[in-house]
Amino acid sequence: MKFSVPAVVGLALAGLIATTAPSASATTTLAAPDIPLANVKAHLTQLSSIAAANGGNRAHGRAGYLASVNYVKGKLDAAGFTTTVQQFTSSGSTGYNLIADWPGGDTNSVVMSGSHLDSVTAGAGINDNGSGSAAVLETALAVSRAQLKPTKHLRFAWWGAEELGLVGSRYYVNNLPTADRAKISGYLNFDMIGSPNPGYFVYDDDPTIEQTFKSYYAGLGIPTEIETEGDGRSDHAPFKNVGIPVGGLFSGADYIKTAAQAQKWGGTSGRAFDACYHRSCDTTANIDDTALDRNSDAIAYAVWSLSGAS
Ligand code: DTR
Ligand code: CA
Ligand code: ZN
Ligand code: ZN
Repeated sequence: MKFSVPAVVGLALAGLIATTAPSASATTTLAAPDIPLANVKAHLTQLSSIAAANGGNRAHGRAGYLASVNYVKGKLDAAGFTTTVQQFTSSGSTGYNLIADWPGGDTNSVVMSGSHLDSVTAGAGINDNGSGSAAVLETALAVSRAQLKPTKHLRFAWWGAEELGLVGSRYYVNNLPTADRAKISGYLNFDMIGSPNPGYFVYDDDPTIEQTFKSYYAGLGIPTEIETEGDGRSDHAPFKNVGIPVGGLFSGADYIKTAAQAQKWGGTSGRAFDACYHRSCDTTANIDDTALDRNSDAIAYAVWSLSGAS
């Protein structure tokens, strides 16, 4: 029987159910896998269809957001994750965070990866932030395919109401007991990672996490820049504010790509990294496949590396 999210929310919040899979079995692969771009794009197609079927967006408080949560949750439940839906209220509407734990690993040391799943009301929000949501989902599914047994515990999250001011992620952190906050060894944030005129920006908040991503891109011979516009502008901020190490990747929003940046990354100078930022044209056509692919693979590399699976 498929639970609608409100039913699950009630039961999960009452501690009555958590959809838990059989425990992970033996083998651990040593190298992070390639994340198939086609799989990530298939998730984007689904999120696009969800928006089209629900008034054209996936915004907080709208049907398209809850449908997005149900889509992601269904994939994770089928893949053996223990999922929990955390309910909150913002601007008079019910919001939902989706949390997925991969059974196993040291629960006193948690590597957490997250992205916001909501869009603005203007459109489907495929780059902002279907891109991060789909890449984190496919990385989680790759963990399942590998039946990974990392040293650290893996947790994944899809946040609600980021566009209203980091509401879902702030609610999660504020309601996380201090002892549980201390168990999170790092939070990795992915918000806009497929921008059509992409840059390759790495958060510089925690040096270990920063170096992990920089090493990945150095291995590809791709230069990166430090992400400088985002302090407080995405879901890593509530985690950083309570002292949890954070990091992440970003391909750019409405800032303009310089000539020097176009020289090293390609694309078009004098134009925004994402000219459809917060606009109705943020559709499946508003994605650079190479950036989405590279960043998806970088997420897997970081999850494998930071959790002791490599
Ligand atoms: N606030 C995000 C977009 C955004 C703008 N600057 C950054 C820097 C790092 C991550 C995200 C962002 C949004 O509109 O969802
Ligand atoms: Ca790939
Ligand atoms: Zn946004
Ligand atoms: Zn965003």
